[in-house]
Amino acid sequence: MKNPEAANHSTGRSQYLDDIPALKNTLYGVIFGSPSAHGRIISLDISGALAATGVNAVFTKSDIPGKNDIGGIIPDETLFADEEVHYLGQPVALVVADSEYAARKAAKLIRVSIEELEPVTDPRVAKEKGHLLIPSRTFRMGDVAAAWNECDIVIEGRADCGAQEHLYLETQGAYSWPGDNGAIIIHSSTQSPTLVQKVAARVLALPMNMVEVDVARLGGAFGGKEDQATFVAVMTALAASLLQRPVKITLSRGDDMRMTGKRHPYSADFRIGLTNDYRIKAYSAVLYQNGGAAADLSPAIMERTLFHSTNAYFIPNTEVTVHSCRTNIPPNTAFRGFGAPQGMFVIESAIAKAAAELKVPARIIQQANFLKENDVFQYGQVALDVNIGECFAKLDGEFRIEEIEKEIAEFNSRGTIYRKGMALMPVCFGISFTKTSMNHARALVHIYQDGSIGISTGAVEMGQGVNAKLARVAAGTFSVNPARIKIETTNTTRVANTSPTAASSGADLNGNALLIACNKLAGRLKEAAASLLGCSADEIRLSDEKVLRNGEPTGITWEKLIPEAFLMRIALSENGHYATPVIFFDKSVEKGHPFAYHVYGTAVVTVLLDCLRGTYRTERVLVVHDFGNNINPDIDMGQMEGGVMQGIGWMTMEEVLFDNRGRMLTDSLSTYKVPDIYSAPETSEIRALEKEGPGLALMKSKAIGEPPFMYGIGAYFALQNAISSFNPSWRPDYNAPMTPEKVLMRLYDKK
Ligand code: LUZ
Ligand code: MOS
Repeated sequence: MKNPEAANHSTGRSQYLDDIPALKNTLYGVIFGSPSAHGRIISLDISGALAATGVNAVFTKSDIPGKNDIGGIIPDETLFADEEVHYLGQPVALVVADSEYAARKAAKLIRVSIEELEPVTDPRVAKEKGHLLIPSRTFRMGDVAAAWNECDIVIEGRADCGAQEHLYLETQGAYSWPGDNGAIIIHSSTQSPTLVQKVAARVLALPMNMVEVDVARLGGAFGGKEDQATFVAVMTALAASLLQRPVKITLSRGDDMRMTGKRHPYSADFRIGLTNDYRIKAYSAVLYQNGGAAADLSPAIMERTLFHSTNAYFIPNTEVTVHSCRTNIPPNTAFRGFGAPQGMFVIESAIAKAAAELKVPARIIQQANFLKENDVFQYGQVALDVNIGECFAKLDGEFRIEEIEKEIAEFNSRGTIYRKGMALMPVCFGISFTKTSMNHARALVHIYQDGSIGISTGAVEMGQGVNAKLARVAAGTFSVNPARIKIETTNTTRVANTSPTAASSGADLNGNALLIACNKLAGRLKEAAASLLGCSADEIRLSDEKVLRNGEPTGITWEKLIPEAFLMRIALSENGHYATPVIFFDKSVEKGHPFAYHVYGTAVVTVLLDCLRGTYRTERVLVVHDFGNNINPDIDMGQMEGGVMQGIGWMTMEEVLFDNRGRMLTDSLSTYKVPDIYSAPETSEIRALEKEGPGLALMKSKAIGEPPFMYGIGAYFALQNAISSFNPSWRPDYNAPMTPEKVLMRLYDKK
């Protein structure tokens, strides 16, 4: 089945937020952000902006009828700056004018005087000063302290990985207008319609039923619109409500890059102990998460870092701590992988360092420690249906890893200015929101009298193809042509109290809710057919738009059945509610069974490095991935390729930099380099582990959104290996991203 959105996307017919036809009297908002990263506001003068041509209003914290609080998990973030500013670009005021141009011009006339305070951008410094967003957490298993003595070698080190800009094609935006009787209608480019609704209600002092949020589709999100679409949406709602006129905000690329949070940079100290047979006996790590100026989703991200801090390995003795540090940069937020990539980068660094010490390829250590059936994760869950060994075996069988290693060694021995490097990157990723209470969803299905079908769920389409998967579920259950199905916008008045479309779980949660609704409807339709045919419902089957009785045609088609059922006064609408069974987590002991299942896979990444210039190419990405019973191979392959590329970008070229005053130095695409077509691997071969998927995955098709991202981590270690081949005196420093600039420095570093 094709992705029904594809043709409309590629011909420009899909409507995004900015394509909503402008209503009469629409106004446009531009946010005035703090010019300082940390300080006390002494005075704020908006009079110049208010007097400017075309300006209708300038709003600040004092215009908020409800609470100046947009915190998602904890109430530590304001819509407009209060007495202090905590990061450069933090919203201080909103200018609303007849045009965006007028608003932007007027915003330049706002004067704010700030008593400067020292900004902190380094999470280790923040920790020292006691600036934590939430209390630190530790996951423990076995007895690390005792285990060090059983190790033949113990290695310590430090690993650092950087931030990452989401760079969704569609920047943050929202369009709101006043509804009936004080209600407000918000169109938002958000992954979390319910969060927007809840926070808008809080800020406007309205009950939630007076706030309607509608989402057609997003031009990309990657986690960047799980929490951070909210402030823009709520500002349009505030202005629309106060002015009783439609108000739209679309962030410029520069504002978006400066004002919104990114993937969290982490800095870590690790210690790893092995026996001579390459078994990891003990692992401990302390990770400093750079959370930015407010909690946002950092507490949940910290949790996923802990969950995935031993990646696809079984290590009997572990102790991993994460400090979530408050710094003066924009609040960092969800980004594909949600803390897991950072945790995995640290353990992979520890393994790479141990491998260098033991003079074996890291692969030997990785392989010796793969999780096995019934091993226990640090967090108490027993590992079932473990596929990591099989993924590796298939990868090795198809691509002959030792031969790749030999080829590379042979190439490197030629002594040219080129070097090659290779790394193996296994992945184990848990599926479910780590917060158990978020794992539920609802669906609403209408069958119309002509047999066409309308479906609403809590899932937000952001390019990942969830709508195609939902259509597939309904078309399969009713056995009708998918062309009969329309997936409606995500709207809080049709499907309420939704979790964000996130955690790779959008299809699993909403698809299973939809399956429940469709099965209930199909049951009623079979009853209707049975009564028309004078037989029992278990003799009836819906097949390929026809009603069959005991497998034989009956002359009744879907198109005839539906109006008949309607005349029989049978309900043609249905709700489904799904909550993931089995899962739980007890934070007081940090143990439980938080994930419905795990996704596994293994990649080999090879790079070709030009040692004169420091430039490189990703040559090959070879993957065996555990898709389960893949219900949409085209979409899942797209997620694989996009995820891998995004991971490679994070690890090798995308670098977010701040100066020591907290000013972002990389706020445009001329200073922040993202992968382009030339960065794509020359060869990318992705194979499926052909194995039945788990019952808790939608139609046994495993979640695909985030797991592929982490294969990209292999590119970092492949590059590091290539550099080491050219410059054996270099001591690898586990400092990502490995940009061409850093590569060049390390190629000629003579310590
Ligand atoms: N969002 C969230 C996520 O709120 N909880 C999660 O566990 C999660 N995991 C991955 C991505 N987004
Ligand atoms: Mo997320 S990182 O919004 O799944």
